[in-house]
Amino acid sequence: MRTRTLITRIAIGTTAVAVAALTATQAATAHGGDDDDDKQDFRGTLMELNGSGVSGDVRVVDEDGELRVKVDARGVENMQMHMSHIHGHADLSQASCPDMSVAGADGILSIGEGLPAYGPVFVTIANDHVMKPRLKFDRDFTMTDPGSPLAGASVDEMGDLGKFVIVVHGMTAADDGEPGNGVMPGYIPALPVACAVLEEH
Ligand SMILES: [Cu+2]
Repeated sequence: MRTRTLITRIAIGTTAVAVAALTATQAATAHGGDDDDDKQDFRGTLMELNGSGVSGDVRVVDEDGELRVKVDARGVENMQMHMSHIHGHADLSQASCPDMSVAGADGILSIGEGLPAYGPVFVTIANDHVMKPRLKFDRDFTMTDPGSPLAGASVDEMGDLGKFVIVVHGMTAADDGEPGNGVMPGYIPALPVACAVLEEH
Protein backbone atom coordinates (compact mmCIF):
# COMPACT_ATOMS: atom_id res chain seq x y z
CA MET A 1 0.00 0.00 0.00
CA ARG A 2 2.86 2.33 0.70
CA THR A 3 4.19 1.86 -2.81
CA ARG A 4 0.80 2.53 -4.33
CA THR A 5 0.41 5.74 -2.36
CA LEU A 6 3.83 6.85 -3.54
CA ILE A 7 2.95 6.14 -7.16
CA THR A 8 -0.29 8.10 -6.79
CA ARG A 9 1.65 11.02 -5.37
CA ILE A 10 4.13 10.94 -8.24
CA ALA A 11 1.28 10.83 -10.73
CA ILE A 12 -0.40 13.83 -9.12
CA GLY A 13 2.91 15.64 -9.01
CA THR A 14 3.48 15.05 -12.72
CA THR A 15 -0.02 16.31 -13.54
CA ALA A 16 0.60 19.46 -11.50
CA VAL A 17 3.82 20.13 -13.41
CA ALA A 18 2.04 19.55 -16.72
CA VAL A 19 -0.75 21.97 -15.76
CA ALA A 20 1.81 24.57 -14.68
CA ALA A 21 3.65 24.20 -17.98
CA LEU A 22 0.42 24.56 -19.93
CA THR A 23 -0.53 27.70 -18.00
CA ALA A 24 2.87 29.20 -18.69
CA THR A 25 2.50 28.45 -22.40
CA GLN A 26 -0.93 30.09 -22.51
CA ALA A 27 0.38 33.17 -20.69
CA ALA A 28 3.25 33.48 -23.14
CA THR A 29 0.84 33.22 -26.06
CA ALA A 30 -1.42 35.91 -24.60
CA HIS A 31 1.40 38.44 -24.49
CA GLY A 32 3.65 37.15 -27.25
CA GLY A 33 1.37 36.59 -30.25
CA ASP A 34 1.99 39.83 -32.08
CA ASP A 35 1.20 38.38 -35.48
CA ASP A 36 -2.56 38.16 -35.00
CA ASP A 37 -4.40 40.27 -37.55
CA ASP A 38 -7.08 41.42 -35.10
CA LYS A 39 -4.54 43.24 -32.95
CA GLN A 40 -3.55 46.85 -33.32
CA ASP A 41 0.20 47.20 -32.89
CA PHE A 42 1.54 50.75 -32.85
CA ARG A 43 5.02 52.06 -32.27
CA GLY A 44 6.43 55.52 -32.03
CA THR A 45 9.59 57.49 -31.41
CA LEU A 46 9.70 60.03 -28.61
CA MET A 47 10.81 63.44 -29.90
CA GLU A 48 11.96 66.03 -27.41
CA LEU A 49 9.94 69.12 -26.57
CA ASN A 50 11.19 72.18 -24.70
CA GLY A 51 14.81 71.19 -25.39
CA SER A 52 14.50 68.45 -22.78
CA GLY A 53 16.93 66.06 -24.44
CA VAL A 54 14.43 63.25 -23.81
CA SER A 55 14.40 60.46 -26.40
CA GLY A 56 13.09 56.94 -26.60
CA ASP A 57 10.33 54.82 -27.95
CA VAL A 58 6.81 53.72 -27.23
CA ARG A 59 4.61 50.83 -28.22
CA VAL A 60 0.87 50.34 -27.79
CA VAL A 61 -0.72 46.99 -28.56
CA ASP A 62 -4.46 46.49 -28.38
CA GLU A 63 -4.99 43.00 -27.01
CA ASP A 64 -8.67 42.06 -26.75
CA GLY A 65 -9.86 45.36 -25.35
CA GLU A 66 -6.76 45.90 -23.26
CA LEU A 67 -4.05 48.35 -24.19
CA ARG A 68 -0.57 47.13 -23.42
CA VAL A 69 1.57 50.26 -23.25
CA LYS A 70 5.36 50.19 -23.25
CA VAL A 71 7.32 53.38 -22.79
CA ASP A 72 11.07 53.83 -22.59
CA ALA A 73 11.89 57.53 -22.19
CA ARG A 74 15.57 58.24 -21.67
CA GLY A 75 16.95 61.52 -20.39
CA VAL A 76 14.04 62.55 -18.16
CA GLU A 77 14.96 64.59 -15.12
CA ASN A 78 16.17 62.32 -12.36
CA MET A 79 14.47 62.09 -8.95
CA GLN A 80 11.35 63.82 -10.24
CA MET A 81 7.71 63.00 -10.94
CA HIS A 82 6.93 62.33 -14.59
CA MET A 83 3.40 62.10 -15.89
CA SER A 84 2.72 60.44 -19.20
CA HIS A 85 -0.55 60.22 -21.10
CA ILE A 86 -2.17 59.04 -24.28
CA HIS A 87 -3.50 62.28 -25.75
CA GLY A 88 -6.02 62.68 -28.53
CA HIS A 89 -8.81 64.88 -29.80
CA ALA A 90 -12.31 64.72 -28.33
CA ASP A 91 -13.80 64.16 -31.80
CA LEU A 92 -11.25 61.33 -32.37
CA SER A 93 -9.67 63.25 -35.25
CA GLN A 94 -5.94 62.93 -35.92
CA ALA A 95 -3.73 64.20 -33.08
CA SER A 96 -0.14 65.28 -33.63
CA CYS A 97 2.94 66.38 -31.73
CA PRO A 98 3.26 70.17 -31.42
CA ASP A 99 5.94 72.16 -33.17
CA MET A 100 8.00 74.31 -30.83
CA SER A 101 7.00 77.34 -32.92
CA VAL A 102 3.67 77.38 -31.04
CA ALA A 103 5.52 78.08 -27.78
CA GLY A 104 5.29 81.83 -28.32
CA ALA A 105 7.69 84.58 -27.32
CA ASP A 106 8.82 82.91 -24.07
CA GLY A 107 10.04 79.86 -26.00
CA ILE A 108 8.47 77.50 -23.47
CA LEU A 109 5.79 75.19 -24.82
CA SER A 110 3.14 75.00 -22.10
CA ILE A 111 0.76 72.07 -21.76
CA GLY A 112 -1.99 74.42 -22.96
CA GLU A 113 -0.10 75.61 -26.03
CA GLY A 114 0.29 71.99 -27.11
CA LEU A 115 -3.42 71.18 -26.80
CA PRO A 116 -4.41 72.17 -30.37
CA ALA A 117 -1.91 69.54 -31.59
CA TYR A 118 -2.26 66.67 -29.11
CA GLY A 119 -5.65 67.33 -27.49
CA PRO A 120 -6.71 66.38 -23.96
CA VAL A 121 -5.70 63.32 -21.93
CA PHE A 122 -7.45 60.05 -22.73
CA VAL A 123 -5.42 57.63 -20.60
CA THR A 124 -2.95 58.41 -17.82
CA ILE A 125 -0.20 55.84 -18.31
CA ALA A 126 2.35 57.13 -15.79
CA ASN A 127 2.66 59.30 -12.74
CA ASP A 128 6.01 58.01 -11.66
CA HIS A 129 8.73 59.30 -9.43
CA VAL A 130 11.88 58.12 -11.22
CA MET A 131 15.04 57.06 -9.39
CA LYS A 132 17.20 57.36 -12.50
CA PRO A 133 16.95 59.52 -15.63
CA ARG A 134 14.67 57.05 -17.34
CA LEU A 135 10.91 56.47 -17.39
CA LYS A 136 10.42 52.87 -18.43
CA PHE A 137 7.34 50.71 -17.97
CA ASP A 138 5.10 48.07 -19.49
CA ARG A 139 1.49 48.37 -18.31
CA ASP A 140 -2.01 47.29 -19.29
CA PHE A 141 -5.01 49.60 -19.44
CA THR A 142 -8.67 48.76 -19.98
CA MET A 143 -10.40 52.08 -19.26
CA THR A 144 -9.97 55.70 -20.31
CA ASP A 145 -9.59 58.34 -17.59
CA PRO A 146 -12.86 59.45 -15.93
CA GLY A 147 -12.05 63.04 -16.92
CA SER A 148 -11.26 62.15 -20.54
CA PRO A 149 -13.58 62.89 -23.48
CA LEU A 150 -14.69 59.24 -23.26
CA ALA A 151 -15.36 59.57 -19.51
CA GLY A 152 -14.01 56.28 -18.25
CA ALA A 153 -15.29 54.14 -21.11
CA SER A 154 -13.54 51.02 -22.37
CA VAL A 155 -10.35 51.73 -24.32
CA ASP A 156 -12.14 50.03 -27.25
CA GLU A 157 -14.09 53.27 -27.70
CA MET A 158 -10.86 55.01 -28.73
CA GLY A 159 -10.97 53.24 -32.08
CA ASP A 160 -7.93 53.75 -34.30
CA LEU A 161 -4.91 54.17 -32.03
CA GLY A 162 -3.04 55.84 -34.88
CA LYS A 163 -5.05 58.98 -34.12
CA PHE A 164 -3.40 59.30 -30.70
CA VAL A 165 -0.02 60.45 -29.42
CA ILE A 166 1.91 59.80 -26.23
CA VAL A 167 3.22 62.76 -24.25
CA VAL A 168 5.75 62.67 -21.39
CA HIS A 169 5.81 65.58 -18.95
CA GLY A 170 7.95 67.25 -16.30
CA MET A 171 11.09 69.39 -16.30
CA THR A 172 12.72 72.33 -14.59
CA ALA A 173 12.09 75.57 -16.45
CA ALA A 174 11.91 79.33 -16.01
CA ASP A 175 8.11 78.99 -15.79
CA ASP A 176 5.28 76.93 -17.24
CA GLY A 177 5.11 78.86 -20.50
CA GLU A 178 1.69 80.40 -19.79
CA PRO A 179 1.92 84.20 -19.59
CA GLY A 180 1.38 85.92 -16.26
CA ASN A 181 0.00 83.13 -14.10
CA GLY A 182 2.62 83.52 -11.38
CA VAL A 183 4.29 80.13 -11.75
CA MET A 184 7.83 80.49 -10.45
CA PRO A 185 10.98 78.97 -11.95
CA GLY A 186 11.42 75.39 -10.81
CA TYR A 187 10.20 71.93 -11.56
CA ILE A 188 7.02 72.13 -13.66
CA PRO A 189 5.32 68.70 -13.59
CA ALA A 190 2.96 69.42 -16.50
CA LEU A 191 5.53 70.79 -18.93
CA PRO A 192 5.70 68.56 -22.04
CA VAL A 193 9.18 67.06 -22.52
CA ALA A 194 8.58 64.52 -25.29
CA CYS A 195 5.91 63.37 -27.71
CA ALA A 196 5.50 60.30 -29.91
CA VAL A 197 3.15 59.79 -32.86
CA LEU A 198 1.78 56.22 -33.01
CA GLU A 199 2.35 54.40 -36.28
CA GLU A 200 0.87 51.02 -37.09
CA HIS A 201 3.12 48.00 -37.55
CU1 LIG B 1 -0.12 64.51 -20.97
